Amino acid sequence: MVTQMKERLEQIEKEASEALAAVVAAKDLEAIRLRFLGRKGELTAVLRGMLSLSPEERPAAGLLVNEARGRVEGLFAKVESVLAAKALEERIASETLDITLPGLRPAIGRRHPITLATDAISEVFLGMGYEIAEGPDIELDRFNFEMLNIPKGHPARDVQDSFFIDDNIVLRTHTSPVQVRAMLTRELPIRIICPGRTFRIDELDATHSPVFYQIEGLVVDVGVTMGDLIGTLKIFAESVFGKDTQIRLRPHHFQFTEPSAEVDVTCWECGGKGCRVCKFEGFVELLGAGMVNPKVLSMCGVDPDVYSGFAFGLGIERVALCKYNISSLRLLYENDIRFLQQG
Ligand code: FA5
Repeated sequence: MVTQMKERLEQIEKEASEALAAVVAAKDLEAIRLRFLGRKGELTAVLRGMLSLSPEERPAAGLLVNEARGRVEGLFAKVESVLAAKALEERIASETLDITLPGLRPAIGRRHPITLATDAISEVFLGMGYEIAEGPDIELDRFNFEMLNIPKGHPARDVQDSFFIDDNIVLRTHTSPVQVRAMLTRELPIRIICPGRTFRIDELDATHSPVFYQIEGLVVDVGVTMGDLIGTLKIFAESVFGKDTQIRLRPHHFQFTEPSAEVDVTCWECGGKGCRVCKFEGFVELLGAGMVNPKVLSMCGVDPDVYSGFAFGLGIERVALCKYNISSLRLLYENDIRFLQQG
């Protein structure tokens, strides 16, 4: 019986060797592998045949089958490596490398004008020793309004038409809630700017967007005066818009500052002579500012008898329009690559 099996194994090896010799492509190998080495293949069939052998004969027979399997596997490995080498040779022969072709130039992005303006403004204040503070876009009504002296139902809320999530949560309408957060958490004195995204229910037009950016500034220390505020804003305006820029303060009302002002800069287009851009005023409105209302200081845990502070808030889009001579705020949000590539 064992002799018969041996002959069968030799036969299988011969057939496998012939079948492999005829193979020209790797894709043909699998069928041959299944035929000889597969679970239902010829060698497995011989192994199954061992069941008819006597227990004494089985070990020797098992050894023979395993040796034969090893040799057949060896044949497969040899043919596979020959085929792989051949495929590689063919690929190298068929591919030509033209090193004179120009490379693929990576597309380099530009910074968005809003980012450019934010960086330009931030740099001026960082140079004056300010730190950058941040707060969440989705804010508590308490921080966005109430602790800024704008209680629920107060008419001052009407000028900042707001996206409410629920009664107590709102998409922040300005960056001023970061002031509150800073006073509640930071050590005094405070000197920060807070750039960030803000939201109001405003139609998109040449000067408004429902999503826009502001930078808030806050200084709280002993003996801070309106003179410090004016001096700071003058340095800011000259650094961002040029040395000859003048600023002008007009009395205004904000609930969280007292006194308050709206601050204009000389028109970048006409230098103050009067033109269409400044509506023949010579000045363009840029930001709101004032001395932090003592009531706000108290609500935020700062003693107004010891400390005073100034704050300001400006629209970054407005600065970008001025600084880069862009005619409409819409352009900043249309994502037209031809416009953005000019940055
Ligand atoms: C405020 O938001 C105050 N928090 C600013 C402030 C801070 C005053 C600290 C005093 C102390 P106002 O609502 O005026 O103020 O907005 C400030 C600036 O944001 C405006 O001058 C304008 O440039 C910009 N702005 C307001 N609404 C929009 C809008 N829909 N689209 C684009 N810019 C806007």
